[in-house]
Amino acid sequence: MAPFAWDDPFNLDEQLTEEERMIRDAAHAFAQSELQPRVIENFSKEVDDPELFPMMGEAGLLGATVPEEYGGAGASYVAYGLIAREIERVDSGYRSMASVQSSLVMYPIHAYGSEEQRKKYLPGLASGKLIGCFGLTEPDAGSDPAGMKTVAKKVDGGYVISGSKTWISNSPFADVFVVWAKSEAHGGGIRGFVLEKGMKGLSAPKIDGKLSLRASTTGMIVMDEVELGEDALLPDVQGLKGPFGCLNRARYGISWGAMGAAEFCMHAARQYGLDRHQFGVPLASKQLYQLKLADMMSEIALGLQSSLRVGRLMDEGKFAPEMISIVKRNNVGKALDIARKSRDMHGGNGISEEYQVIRHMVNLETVNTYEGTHDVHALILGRAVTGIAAF
Ligand code: TGC
Ligand code: FAD
Repeated sequence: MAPFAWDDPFNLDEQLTEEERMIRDAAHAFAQSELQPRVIENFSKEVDDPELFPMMGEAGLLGATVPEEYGGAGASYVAYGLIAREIERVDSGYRSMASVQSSLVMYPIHAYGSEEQRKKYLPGLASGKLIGCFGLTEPDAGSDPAGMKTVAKKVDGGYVISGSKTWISNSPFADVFVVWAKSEAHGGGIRGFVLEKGMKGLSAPKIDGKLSLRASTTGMIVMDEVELGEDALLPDVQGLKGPFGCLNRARYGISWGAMGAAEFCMHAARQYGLDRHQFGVPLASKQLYQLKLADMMSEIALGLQSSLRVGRLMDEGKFAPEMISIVKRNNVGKALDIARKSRDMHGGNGISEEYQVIRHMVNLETVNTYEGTHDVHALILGRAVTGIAAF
């Protein structure tokens, strides 16, 4: 009989390649030594921390799946997921910073961009010397991005783009803006454009006062007749499948990341229950306490196994977006339940920043909403089951 490990019930470790284990261990070491020491203060004071990008770049955590010739690591989607898990074990906001850069900025420039765009932006983004953001959501178009109002008009030598995007991770300090707009020159179809900081008419004000994801900077993108050259257009994609192709990657990474946050919360609750005595015995000796830990361990084990399966299928080019909806929706929902339970199991201490579980809990509220809300993913799956779109 094989031994049983409560912190790796299905022996995930054994299912990884040597390279994936190395990448995971490097990400873990970076997250614990560089991110963990700053997160409590950064979250508390809502600190902007753009200097994390070059640090993450140096550690090889940006654009893991992008080929090495453009500065990436040419690693598997499983490795990318493992990085997200280790970063989000510390904080969902830090994972957000990294996953926007990797999946929502580097991926579209690599997949849909010209060779010149790849060469111009990808090495800087991989090293973290350039910071990227992704503008899809608008004040009046969130779950329904087809309703976007941002428009690109054709002019001699390029385009003029106007509109506003909101709730955009990294935008206040971004150098590179991947923005989706309706293009008049392409029959009103949705096209991607790459904008650069400093362009006339482009601004990115910060959104203050978030009570979730406070260690990640969020802002708007305001475009007031920003003039773009022809070379700003991402040439190789048209329609909503452009942004959705990026979201597939980011949503998949989130499914791993949320499990990292859940693991932190479960491990913290276990240790707290072993250390804390009430009624003369450790809390962990109580059946109700053990039931919660058993539920947490089971959901995390199942969640990680399913993300691993989807990642392997992505690496083989055999995934369907609905698979990603299952793991994004389910893993984030379970992680949120686990964080709430862990908060409760810490008693009064559970509301203190020192114990960190309430920070994960409030962060996961955002994760449950962005990249397609929990209910929107239910509707994507409902459509797949019934053939009827109920959006
Ligand atoms: P629908 O008619 O279903 O599809 C339109 C076109 O897109 C194609 N498509 C996909 N392609 C690739 N991957 C996918 N997952 C795709 N889903 C759809 C589809 O085949 C079709 O192509 P074509 O060629 O036939 O035109 O689209 P719809 O308008 O009915 O929308 C459906 C719905 C509601 C599911 C969709 O709009 C949706 O997913 N809404 C959620 C919006 C969302 O996720 N926004 C995320 C913003 S970015 C963000 O939150 C970043 S946070 C990052 C961080 O900080 O970590
Ligand atoms: P709405 O779409 O208005 O939804 C409100 C509620 O209605 C939700 O509960 C939703 O599930 C429900 N609902 C919507 N449609 C239906 C329906 N058809 N049937 C039933 N219920 C429905 N976007 C970007 O483009 N780039 C980013 O970098 C980015 N970063 C973000 C960072 C943060 C911190 C946050 C909070 C958001 C970010 N977003 C980003 C935006 C995010 O993707 C949207 O908030 C999300 O897609 C939901 O859109 P909405 O907020 O407009 O909510």
